[in-house]
Amino acid sequence: MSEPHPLSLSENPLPRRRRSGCLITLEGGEGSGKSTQVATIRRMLEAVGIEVITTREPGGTPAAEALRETLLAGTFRKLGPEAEAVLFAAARIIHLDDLIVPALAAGTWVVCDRFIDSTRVYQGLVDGLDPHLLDLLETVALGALRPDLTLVLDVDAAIALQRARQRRGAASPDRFEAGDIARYQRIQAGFREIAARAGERCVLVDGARPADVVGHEIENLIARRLFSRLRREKWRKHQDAMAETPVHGAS
Ligand code: Z5A
Repeated sequence: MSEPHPLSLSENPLPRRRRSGCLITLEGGEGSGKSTQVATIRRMLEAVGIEVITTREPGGTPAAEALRETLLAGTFRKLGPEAEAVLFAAARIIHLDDLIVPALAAGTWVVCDRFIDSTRVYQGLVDGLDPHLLDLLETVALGALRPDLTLVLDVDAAIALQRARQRRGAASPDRFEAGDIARYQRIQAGFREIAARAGERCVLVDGARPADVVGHEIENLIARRLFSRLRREKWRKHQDAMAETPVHGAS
């Protein structure tokens, strides 16, 4: 068989599909309640005996968290949005290789605060990067892997702003609170569009309601959308428990 030309693009993306755990991602604007609901999902899955890890992007592993710190501090802004997008992708590759893919392969469920849709909205819509570049970076980072379910939390700017003020208390206002409402509205519209376009993977959830009401809807969504996976997981656990139970009368 001939060797591929060093400059040709791979036609076979990384085989990241082989796995048994589920990947659930949460997306939405700042302060839409993603972190709050990540914790709720974790409790829900643990209550039905599923092994679960929660994580976030950018970040999730020590090396990717180091990149997060510099990315969010704006250190790479001067390099331009393309370079920044490549660095977000690098953090994602580290996160996938060191945490997400091994966890899924071991049957552990992964719940991630922000993922690929944040790149589409922040680097694509806000920073104006070419979608083809983002397609390419997504293919390099993910291969064939995609989330099993994406919950897009939808909250109006006024509510997110009020939450940010409450959380801040006496500390100085952040960039969002400093008045960039139009930017927030664009971000919200971007996430809404993704949810509408990728309806087989994404569900738009009204995040403006009290946290427990939102959590309840999310529990129902997971049960409905991932029912067969939940049942299979429970069955596997049951079989493992049976295998460990001593058989009476066996010599
Ligand atoms: N970014 C990017 O550009 N490209 C990428 O590919 C990725 C990310 C992956 C990371 O931000 C930044 O990186 C983000 C996008 C960019 N930048 N911006 N700009 P992050 O995820 O760390 O920050 P965030 O989204 O701003 O997180 P957050 O403020 O923590 O928001 P949240 O997780 O959605 O909300 P929360 O922490 O759960 O809740 C916020 C507050 O509201 C808190 O006090 C809660 O107690 C309260 N809360 C939550 N839910 C409710 C309800 N339902 N009712 C009332 N109060 C509530």
